[in-house]
Amino acid sequence: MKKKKDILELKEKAIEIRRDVLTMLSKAASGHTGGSLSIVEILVALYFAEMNISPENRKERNRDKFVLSKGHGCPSLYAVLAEKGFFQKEELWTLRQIGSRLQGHPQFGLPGVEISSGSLGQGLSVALGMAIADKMDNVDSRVYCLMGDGETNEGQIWEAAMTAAHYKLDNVCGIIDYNKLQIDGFCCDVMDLGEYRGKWESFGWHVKEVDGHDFEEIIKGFDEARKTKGSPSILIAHTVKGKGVSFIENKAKWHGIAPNKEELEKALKELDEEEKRIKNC
Ligand SMILES: Cc1ncc(C[n+]2csc(CCOP(=O)(O)OP(=O)(O)O)c2C)c(N)n1
Repeated sequence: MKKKKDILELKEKAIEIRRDVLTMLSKAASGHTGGSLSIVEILVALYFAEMNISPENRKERNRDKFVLSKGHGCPSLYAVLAEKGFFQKEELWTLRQIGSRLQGHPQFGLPGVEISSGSLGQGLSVALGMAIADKMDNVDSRVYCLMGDGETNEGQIWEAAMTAAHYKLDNVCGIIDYNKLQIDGFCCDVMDLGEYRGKWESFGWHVKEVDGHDFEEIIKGFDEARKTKGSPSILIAHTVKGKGVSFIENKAKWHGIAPNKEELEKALKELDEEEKRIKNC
């Protein structure tokens, strides 16, 4: 179990990542705000508590691998990669500019990015390819794939779900950003996901539901997944789209727009308040 001090450090990192994400998006004047903010704790837990990955070992065969299948959430991935030292933080401010390595969806070539993504539904299949290759080569590493809940409307996800169980890929850990919203509104209105946990279980996955903004729960979920043998695991992470900024939280209209200057200032003030609150806890 992580110590209280370690959890506080992770919480502080999450606030810093949210500041970076909002600032990047505001400078770019476009991009996906809601679905970036919902995945911050998941990414911070992966890169600062769970995965064996760093700028130093990023080309080594036995590194852990991460696939951001919901590629539109990349501002958070970029901020985490910069925080981890994969590239300079200044590069964040080039988001979505012509010639920048930080495009609106991740591109292979940026240090730390394993695959280009953004066309929804494909990431899990790619992750399985990596996991099968690792098993064939007796490489001891894990592959993580973060998907959106709306993204799992794509049929390819369920072909991959079947395949992972068939090949007993216990080196795969999927994570669902279960924020219940997608581009046009609530998932239950656009395409109801129904009994979601049962769907994954019936496809042969070990399922753990966690609060996707609670570091202790997320880390425990990853531990359980690592100990699960003979089947792939999935964390259904209950999250809030736009998490951390009151006027962005849980609003479909914030799927694909960026904060303007005034909204950015207001949001940064809220994050300052939250930082003070967690430090006094
Ligand atoms: C194949 C494909 N179809 C459509 C889109 C456009 N699109 C981008 S984000 C999105 C909604 C995805 O919803 P979800 O996975 O729940 O993402 P989140 O709400 O977490 O941002 C859609 C339809 C796409 N990127 N790829």
